[in-house]
Amino acid sequence: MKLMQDMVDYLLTAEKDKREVEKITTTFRSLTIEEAYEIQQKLIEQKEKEGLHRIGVKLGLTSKAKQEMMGVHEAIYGYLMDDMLATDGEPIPYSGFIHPKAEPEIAFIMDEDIQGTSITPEDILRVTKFVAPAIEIIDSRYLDFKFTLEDVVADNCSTSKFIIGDRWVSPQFINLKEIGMNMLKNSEVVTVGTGAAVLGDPAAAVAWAVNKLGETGRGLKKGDIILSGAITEAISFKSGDQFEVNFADLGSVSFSCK
Ligand code: OOG
Ligand code: MG
Repeated sequence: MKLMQDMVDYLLTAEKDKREVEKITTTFRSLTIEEAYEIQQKLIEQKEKEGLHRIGVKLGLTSKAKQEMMGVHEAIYGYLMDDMLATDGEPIPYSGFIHPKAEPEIAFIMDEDIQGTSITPEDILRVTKFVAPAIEIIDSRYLDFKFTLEDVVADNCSTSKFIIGDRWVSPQFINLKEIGMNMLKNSEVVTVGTGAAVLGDPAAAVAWAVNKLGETGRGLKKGDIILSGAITEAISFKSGDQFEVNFADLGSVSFSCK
């Protein structure tokens, strides 16, 4: 168990020092996915000891394209903490990052607790109070953003910051599969996509996460925020860059990096 604590310290130090580090599977080749989630769990508990709070869950690798790129057939999940949430339009300092990338997402805000192992997308929509446009800023602690599935799970799935737009809508008014979006970097369109890029349906991605959490007796709580997974590839940025994501029927969300 001491070894796992060493890996947690290694990753948290990299995050605090804003320094990219060699992936942990270079040293621990036989790390399993179950052990990787255990490291993630300990890393989150460490953050809680330091005064942070969980405010939700994020999904990753929800698109076929990303799964193929990594040679995997499953999505992954990590936890969102209160210090990751930034305000819409707020300038975010580059000095807080290692090598950040921005990606467009749809956020779900829960109206009820939900837990189980056979939860459907319909169940998710029934307990979702709002959906909202979101941008996730991912910032892997690993050199050049290169890692295995086990590495990225241990690293809490590259979480760094996220921004939620101010238009929150009940999901009953939105067709999440067909919703179209574009992402602009410095006023130029850099990616376009539709909700179905996320496991065919963003609500199906959230259902997957709940069922996965359910296997170990965990679930989502009322008020939790869930980032359902990137709709397009993530785009790198530097200080001075500005991003805006526009959804048909769901409004916009933006941030600038100072
Ligand atoms: C892992 C996190 C991916 C998403 O939405 O697919 C992710 C990574 O690519 O660094 O957040
Ligand atoms: Mg993401």
